[in-house]
Amino acid sequence: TRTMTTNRGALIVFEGCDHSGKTTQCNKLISSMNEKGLSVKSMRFPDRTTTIGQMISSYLGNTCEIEDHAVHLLFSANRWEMSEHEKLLQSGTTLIVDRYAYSGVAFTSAKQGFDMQWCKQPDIGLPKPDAVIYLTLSPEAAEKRGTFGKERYEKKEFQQKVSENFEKLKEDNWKVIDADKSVDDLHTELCDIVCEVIDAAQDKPLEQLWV
Ligand code: 2DT
Repeated sequence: TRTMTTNRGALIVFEGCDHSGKTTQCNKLISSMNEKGLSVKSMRFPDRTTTIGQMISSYLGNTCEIEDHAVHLLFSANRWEMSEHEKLLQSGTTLIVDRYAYSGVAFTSAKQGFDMQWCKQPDIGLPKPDAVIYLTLSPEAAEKRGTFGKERYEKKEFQQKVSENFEKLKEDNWKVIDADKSVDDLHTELCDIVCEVIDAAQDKPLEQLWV
């Protein structure tokens, strides 16, 4: 029997291609959930505010070069340096996370000579998401939403490989959602899913990623 224990929060990750609306939807979810009085916090990876995050940010902005293996490990280190957030989960706060280790693997393994298993290795053992909400958008629909930005990976061909890699990473905790709808309709759909995930996670122990 459980006495006087707080139910844990859920770890909910958003992944998806460029222009899928991940960031917009994560922000809207945080607002709605907080309005309902739920304890919810947002995180995003890379977290560009830390020392490691600043190196990653310069790399993405093309103001410095970092060897491909080395930068992959920095992205992973940037998640490990946040892993104390597990305490927040255990104390009942739900985390809505904009990108996670799946982006790490999908992007690096889109480069020449990178094996998916090698890419997964450094993130093994991180907190495993209760759900990965994968927002999909056809290349045609994505194109209507605007052009790519100037950062390192924002190129059509590379993004195509990234999408193929995401497909290979799908596990049973993934929920694939078609993002080709209005911001509000998508938000409504995602609110329902997030509430269900929060409910279901309460009684389950937090697991470890890829173990
Ligand atoms: P945004 O800040 O716009 O989401 O773009 N990336 C991300 C990696 O290559 N490896 C990772 O581990 C993560 C989390 C995806 C960040 C860019 O960095 C890529 C796009």
